Amino acid sequence: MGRKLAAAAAAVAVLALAACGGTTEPADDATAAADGGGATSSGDLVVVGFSQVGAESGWRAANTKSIQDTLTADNGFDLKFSDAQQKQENQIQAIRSYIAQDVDVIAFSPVVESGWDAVLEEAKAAGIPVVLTDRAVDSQDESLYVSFIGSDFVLEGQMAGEWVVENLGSEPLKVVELQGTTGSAPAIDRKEGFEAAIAGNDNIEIIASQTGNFTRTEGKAVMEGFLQANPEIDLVFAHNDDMGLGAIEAIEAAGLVPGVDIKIVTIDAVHDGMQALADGKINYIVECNPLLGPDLADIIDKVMAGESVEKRIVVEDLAFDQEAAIEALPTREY
Ligand code: GZL
Repeated sequence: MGRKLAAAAAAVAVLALAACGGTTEPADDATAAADGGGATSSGDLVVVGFSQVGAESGWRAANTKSIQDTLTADNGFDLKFSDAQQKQENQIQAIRSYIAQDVDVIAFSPVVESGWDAVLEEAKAAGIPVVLTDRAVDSQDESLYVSFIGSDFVLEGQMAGEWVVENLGSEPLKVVELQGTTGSAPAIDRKEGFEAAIAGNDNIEIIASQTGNFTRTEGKAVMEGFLQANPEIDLVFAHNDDMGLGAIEAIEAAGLVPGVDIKIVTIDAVHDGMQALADGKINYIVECNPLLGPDLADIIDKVMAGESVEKRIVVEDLAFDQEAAIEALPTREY
């Protein structure tokens, strides 16, 4: 069975597999090469077109490194990689380019949830299976992609909110929220989860909420605005570490002490965030594991071999307070 036919057959079948959980270890090149991981029966490389969101945050850098370190020629892959600079039109253009190149598989992290059906229909018509990584799409037609692998963003927001309720909910608490990219799955879902977790506590009030687009620079600018407009802020809930780190800069510039005068809760657990947590400038971080390269390679191998893959593979996330961050920092992979 040709590569395309095998891949198409796999694309319509679904097999319940144990969800991939925990921190994924980068594939061992030697093992993968010995197993022919990624190579098709003819021994040639599997050509993968990957459209990445951008390079907006520490999380994205770690995610890109995991994918590029895993989808190597030694592991049986020919990776064509593009950076969309957080623009959907760039991702659609990249996907169309991969279709024109007739790659074996297309994988991407959709910068926003909506607006993908047309280009995914084109990939389907070309017989090219699509794997979603990290972020999801809101398409009603699940035949447009073979599998999604990423975190449960609603749960991440819920975990952040539950910590706030348990540790700060006994007193009135004015919260400002730094949202991720407007229209993106993590921004929509983390907000939903956080709001659900605090809904039963009348002390906690979100007094302002605005996108900082997942970047440190924009997070700082929005936090400066929050500080000017709101004389009393008790907590910042930032949808990622990078915006939280920007908020720290704004809080310190205002002569206040981050983590003390204004508490901060973020999501990702990248190195700079964990260091700020260890230093007491952030108070709690919910992890979002970026090391998706090995799981992506595994999905692609299965698709190319004509095996079925699970439609949705959820990556487990941990959470850290200051003590846990101090303990974990020396051995963190990102
Ligand atoms: C989450 C990922 C988000 C991170 C941000 O899986 O899509 O995008 O939380 C990144 O740091 O920019």
